[in-house]
Amino acid sequence: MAGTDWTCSHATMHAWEFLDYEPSLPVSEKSNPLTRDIDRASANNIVRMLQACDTQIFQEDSEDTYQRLSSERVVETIMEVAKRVELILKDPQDSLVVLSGCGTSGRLAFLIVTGFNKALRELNQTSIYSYIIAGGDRALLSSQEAPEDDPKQGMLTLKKVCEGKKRVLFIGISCGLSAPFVAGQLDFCMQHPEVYTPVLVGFNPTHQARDDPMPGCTFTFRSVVQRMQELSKSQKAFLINPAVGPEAISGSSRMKGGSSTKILLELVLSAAHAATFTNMPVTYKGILQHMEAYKQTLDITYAQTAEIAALLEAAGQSLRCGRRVCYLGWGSVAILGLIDASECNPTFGADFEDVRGFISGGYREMNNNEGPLSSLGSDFRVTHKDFLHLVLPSLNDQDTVLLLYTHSDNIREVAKLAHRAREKTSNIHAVYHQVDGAAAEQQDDIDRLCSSSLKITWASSPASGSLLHMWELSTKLLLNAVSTGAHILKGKIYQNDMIDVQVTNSKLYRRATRLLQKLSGYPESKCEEALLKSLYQVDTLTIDITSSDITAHTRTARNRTKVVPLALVCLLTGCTVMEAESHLEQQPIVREAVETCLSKLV
Ligand code: S6P
Repeated sequence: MAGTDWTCSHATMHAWEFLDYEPSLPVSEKSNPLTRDIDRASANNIVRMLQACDTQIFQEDSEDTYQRLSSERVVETIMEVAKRVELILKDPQDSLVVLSGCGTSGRLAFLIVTGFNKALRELNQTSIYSYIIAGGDRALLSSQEAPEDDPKQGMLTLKKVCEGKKRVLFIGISCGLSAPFVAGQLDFCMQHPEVYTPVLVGFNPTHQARDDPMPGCTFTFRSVVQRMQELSKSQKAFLINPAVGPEAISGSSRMKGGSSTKILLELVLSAAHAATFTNMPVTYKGILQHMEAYKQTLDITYAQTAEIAALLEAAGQSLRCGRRVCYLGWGSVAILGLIDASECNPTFGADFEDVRGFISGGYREMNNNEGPLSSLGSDFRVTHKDFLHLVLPSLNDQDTVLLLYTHSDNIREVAKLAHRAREKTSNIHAVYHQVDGAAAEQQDDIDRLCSSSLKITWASSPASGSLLHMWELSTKLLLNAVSTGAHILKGKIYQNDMIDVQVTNSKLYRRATRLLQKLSGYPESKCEEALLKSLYQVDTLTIDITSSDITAHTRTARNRTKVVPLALVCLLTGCTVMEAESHLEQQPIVREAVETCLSKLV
């Protein structure tokens, strides 16, 4: 595996931690030296590389570098925020805890909020949590990248959710400390300190927060963070921003960023619930023990390298021949399936049908703000019945079906669906979380129907933390590995970059330009020019195009495919956009298309 690590007197420093490693990029956008050749790795090695990257989440801090999850300041802030939540739990009248974010960060806000509200309902307590996702509930299931750029919309949505409340703890999530939507909300909180206490969760140091101007605003994300830092001295604002290392696929914050968001917020809310309902005060040691349980979850999950690699191969094989991958799930692990599937479009330029999730009980089980969304179109039909009607009839052995469930689900129902799917495809796999000693009836039946069963066995009472949270994290890691690995095998990754990224918001537009610079060696202006030519499908840029702003460009990008690969081929070979299109049609694996073009030049 690539990447040089150095041992200093205190801890091992990874190559990315040195100040001169890609100095212009924040941690969340750097490329991880561990995965530089992930595009050429075998399925087994892909899983090992992902494991090594995920393990960095729990790495301890080394002197003078970045603060980490277990750093004193981070643990103390987790405790402080947990105590604020505890105050609201004890006196919920006119109060709210709001979790908000864009893309994956908003989806995880939804997952966490619905999970903790359910726990409150089971205790006959008032629900105190609300979630906001940029673009509304349709963004839970589909890529809605543009609303991320709108700080005003963020502010207005927050204001609406909190109408009439006298005390609000607002938790804004932006892994890259970059989303304007969240910046607008944090700024609004600081303008109304009598009601709002803002908390920011992200995974870059504050000086790396994004400093680009935002439409209609005098502030940037960075200036918002600076104001929050000032306020944090008097505990009027809180920042929880440990570094967890660069993503395995550069900038793909759905992976480590998402996992760390889930871990951090569950640490906060679980500690607050334990303090309120079981008289277990929030302690430093308690937080560290709970963190350790998450670390073990990662180890337990990745202990199944060969089995995960087999799933990834099956999914990769399906995608390679233009067929599909279906996640059929039960309970909250099914939601992780829906989330993972929804991310494949913006991340890999995948078609919605390529990887698709379904959940038993549909929107009733999801309990989302806006209720059933099926009227928005067939993409939003998510029940198992929908799977049976819309997808099953056209399935064959080249499609991969993945069953996701736990021993607390209705195993008889799982077996029934497995039987139905088996009529059309033998390519069925199961991912099943079971508790030590609990042998589920009908499991043998399911095993017989599946070509592989990945069973993860958990101790019945974990030393710390909720078993369900661990199952969810484990499922997230597994599915992220399957969908990322499958797209790698399909040729959608160049080295460790998402070459076929959709350019649908300003962050992605900037990332695409940077990527072209990195891969072509040309200056920024020439790369942006190539990007625009590919985006507008022209060989000469008109004044109309050059005088438009990024918002207009990203709007145009919504209807385009392969924008970045086309721009790269044009840059490297000097060919026209049309010629580049035909190169890519002949060789859809981008790395190979580029190398073929280059070899012809020599
Ligand atoms: C990333 C994912 C995106 C991000 C979104 C928010 O893999 O596709 O949708 O979640 O852009 O990013 P951030 O940095 O504000 O959490």
